[in-house]
Amino acid sequence: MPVDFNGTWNLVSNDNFEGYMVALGIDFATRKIAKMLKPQKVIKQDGDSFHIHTTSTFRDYVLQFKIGEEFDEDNKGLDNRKCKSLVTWENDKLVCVQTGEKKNRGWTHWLEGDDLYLELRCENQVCRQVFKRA
Ligand code: VLP
Repeated sequence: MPVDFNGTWNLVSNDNFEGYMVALGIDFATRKIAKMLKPQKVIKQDGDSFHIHTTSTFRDYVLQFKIGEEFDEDNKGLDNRKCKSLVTWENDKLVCVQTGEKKNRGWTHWLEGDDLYLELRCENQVCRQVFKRA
């Protein structure tokens, strides 16, 4: 097993979340609420099987996947657009490509020191989030 993402992680920084949300077409009122949030991620990893629960006081999002197995993602409570998602290892990074209506959509997770990083991409926008262990 290459890297161990298991744990509970708290958001400590969130660069250009606004640009990412605009690219996803999230409305103004929702963006105003969403950018105040400090989401927590609970990641359960068993080999190449992942369960990522992103929780906040506003909305929650659950994502389950296996590396290399494409799945249907509904993005419920986010932008609600359906897409086909595929997560692969690129060295020690988890890279997700979300194929659908939005160009260049996806994300990358990696560990640096004892911090968890998440880069969220949509069209020409990149959001960079950093999480610390709870
Ligand atoms: C939608 C866009 C905020 C903003 C409105 C709702 C869930 C990788 C991946 C697991 C994500 C995070 C999604 C953030 C998109 C916000 C509600 C925020 C809390 O994480 O860990 O899917 O895609």
